[in-house]
Amino acid sequence: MNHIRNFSIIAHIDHGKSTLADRMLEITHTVEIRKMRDQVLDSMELERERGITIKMQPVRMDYTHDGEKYVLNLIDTPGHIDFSYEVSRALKAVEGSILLVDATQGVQAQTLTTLGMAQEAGLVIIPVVSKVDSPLARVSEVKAEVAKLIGVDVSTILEVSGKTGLGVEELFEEVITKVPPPHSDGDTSEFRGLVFDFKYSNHKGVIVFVRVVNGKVSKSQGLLFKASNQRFAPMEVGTFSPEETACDELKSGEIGYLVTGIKEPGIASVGDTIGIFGGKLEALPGYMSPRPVVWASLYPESQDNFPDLKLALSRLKLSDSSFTYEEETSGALGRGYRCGCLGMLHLEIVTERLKREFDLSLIITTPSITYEVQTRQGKRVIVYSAVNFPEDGDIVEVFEPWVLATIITPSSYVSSLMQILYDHESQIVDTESFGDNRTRLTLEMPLRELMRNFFDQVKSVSSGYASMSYEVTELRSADVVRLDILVADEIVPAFSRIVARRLVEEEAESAVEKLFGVLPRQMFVAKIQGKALGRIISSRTLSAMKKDVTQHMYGGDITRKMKLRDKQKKGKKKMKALGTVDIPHDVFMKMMKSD
Ligand SMILES: Nc1nc2c(ncn2[C@@H]2O[C@H](COP(=O)(O)OP(=O)(O)O)[C@@H](O)[C@H]2O)c(=O)[nH]1
Ligand SMILES: [Mg+2]
Repeated sequence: MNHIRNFSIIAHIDHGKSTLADRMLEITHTVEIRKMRDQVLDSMELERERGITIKMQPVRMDYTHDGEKYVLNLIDTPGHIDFSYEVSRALKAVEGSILLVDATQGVQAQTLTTLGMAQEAGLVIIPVVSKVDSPLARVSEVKAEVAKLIGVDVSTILEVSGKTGLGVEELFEEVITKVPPPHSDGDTSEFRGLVFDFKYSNHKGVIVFVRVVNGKVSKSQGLLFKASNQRFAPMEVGTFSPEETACDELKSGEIGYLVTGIKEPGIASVGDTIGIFGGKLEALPGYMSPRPVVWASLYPESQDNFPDLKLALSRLKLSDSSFTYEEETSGALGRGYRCGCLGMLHLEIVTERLKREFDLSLIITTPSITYEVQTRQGKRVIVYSAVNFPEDGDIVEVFEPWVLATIITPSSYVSSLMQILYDHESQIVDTESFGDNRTRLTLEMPLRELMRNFFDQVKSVSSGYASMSYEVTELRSADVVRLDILVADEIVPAFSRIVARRLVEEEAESAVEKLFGVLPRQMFVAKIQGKALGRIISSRTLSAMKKDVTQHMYGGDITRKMKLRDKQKKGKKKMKALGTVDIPHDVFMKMMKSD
């Protein structure tokens, strides 16, 4: 029992978590050398393509220390702020966390956020400085910074390199001595486990990731999901190596998986407790439901594929519990879903996965945050998509969410950041010097402005050095209007958006310009326009595609040529009359993504 250690690696994005995990897997011979590749735990196609961790990944390692055999359960976590719900769930399954801080970067915004989460979860924190092999590493400065942050002596901070493997054995020893073994009531008590994640397999159904809290569990046992009150018997139990590897039983304190065979959505949920069917099962404290910050509506390109979209969303939900979706109907677009995500990157990942893993062609509306509108009719309506935003004349007042944000930047960039902060309606709450020549800015701003590429701009003026995190705090009064985009004189509802009144012209201009850049030439001349407050405020003309229908005919009969040209003209006229503008689905994808 006390030879199990459960821990996670937490850090700001790119500080070397997944690379450190690689060396741990190598040293413990968990992954065969021939199967080893960089960031091996990032197994999703999108993770490998983008070089980021999206989903947490548990892995079980065997390690011998002082002649004693230990089971080390590691959970690698994502670092991007959009995925902090993943991190919070991973933290509930472990007793300790390695807080990794890049020696070339120092403490960054997500270092603070993840540290805060680990402390709140009551975990033992093992501070470690990473990438010490790099010629750019400032090991002693960064160690001092971390020591100050956590309030420990500099000598207790370890140094590792995920690249060379330096310091990894020492880190294992630290984990074994500092992280307490999982607490339990002993093997005799009744089985109880926490569902901290799950995934879906076409032939195995839902596979739940469990942390066994009491007792033990084996195949074919009669079990119960507490929240959904559903009975099931696992078809297989096992551990992660890192791929699923079947075993006889999972004991108290261990981390592993149960194959449920369940194919319907809504039965397994993260944060739920699993126990013995017919036993006296008491629920463990679960998780807070994630609060979406950004919404987009998804419609199938053809309504015939609505059932496919429905199925795809329910499947995806069994691999990513952090997005929400709800059916909605729009006059022009038909039946679709309103989908809530934890940030723009998360939304991009969700839509990209629907496209790739489920082969769907989707119409995606311009992302929006949530607004609350007080109407003249005395109603308070919650608006998630621009299409449902009331007419200007019907509005008494609009409310929008604000955030409290933290930026950590080299002090030399503070003055250039000021302009961006001003452009995004930020109010500085606090300025504090932080470590060696760095400044920590605390500010308040509308979430709407944060979603307006704020972070990318902060990154770019600071040459990539500034880092940021934020949390949604409260609703405040907003001065916003609805902007519609018209193509060939018709509103394309998917492109409507809610924008700050002061920026309506600028936003109209840039939306029209962007669409002009991505929309293919049509068979006829088509205007692209931006309209707000009852008038057209921006316009561009998409020239017609010149397809010479007579080209393949040479010499001869001029009347036949004229006939063909005439036919083409008629065709164009007809299309125009029907407003048939061909908008390929990748245009919606491109319009959704921030530049
Ligand atoms: N020089 C050096 N580079 C590293 C080290 N660990 C990671 N990197 C690089 O840092 C980048 C981010 O690494 P990754 O493990 O994906 O970071 P994560 O986002 O925290 O999981 C990659 O380009 C790695 O090659 C290290 O120990 N030394
Ligand atoms: Mg990673």
